[in-house]
Amino acid sequence: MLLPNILLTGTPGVGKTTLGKELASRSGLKYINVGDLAKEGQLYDGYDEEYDCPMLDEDRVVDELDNQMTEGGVIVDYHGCDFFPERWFHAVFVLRTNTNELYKRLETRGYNEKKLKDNIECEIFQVLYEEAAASYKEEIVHQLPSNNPEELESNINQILKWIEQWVKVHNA
Ligand code: DAT
Repeated sequence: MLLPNILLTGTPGVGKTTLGKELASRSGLKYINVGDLAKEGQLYDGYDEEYDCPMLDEDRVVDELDNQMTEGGVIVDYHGCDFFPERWFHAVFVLRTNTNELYKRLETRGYNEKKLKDNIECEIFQVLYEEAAASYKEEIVHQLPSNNPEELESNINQILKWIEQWVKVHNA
């Protein structure tokens, strides 16, 4: 059976992991967190002193995932998307969170002032939405509000319906 690949993207803290894991458990698709994958495989090619974090080796991440993505049925979670092959994804969902709510979530994570400010600006200037819009066809990029549990549930249900429809059309 043909299954779609879905990208969940957006600023850190918007709820990609929460949504991705729940979707995977309800749909049977496989969930992959690119940050965790890179950490496990040490898929890094340097260290960013300014942001105090390792830099992703994007080519190795793409090589690592390409076979599974070609097979289909994968939900990818990452706060970036311009280095993934365009052919991988059938739908791209950009989660969006209001500034106050995002600030609370990131503060809980213990982010320092600079990291907090950078991530809040990233959300205000819709950096990840613009990256997605520049990297994928307009008709497959969708923004979803992710501020509260009701929106989470609604996002899950919308995406599950989308998957069901995609599977029907592509396996007819
Ligand atoms: P991300 O993977 O985008 O970094 P996450 O899934 O780890 O984000 O979520 C960050 C925090 O926010 C976490 O404590 C769970 C909470 N959260 C996620 N989605 C939410 C929602 N729709 N409503 C309320 N809280 C949410």
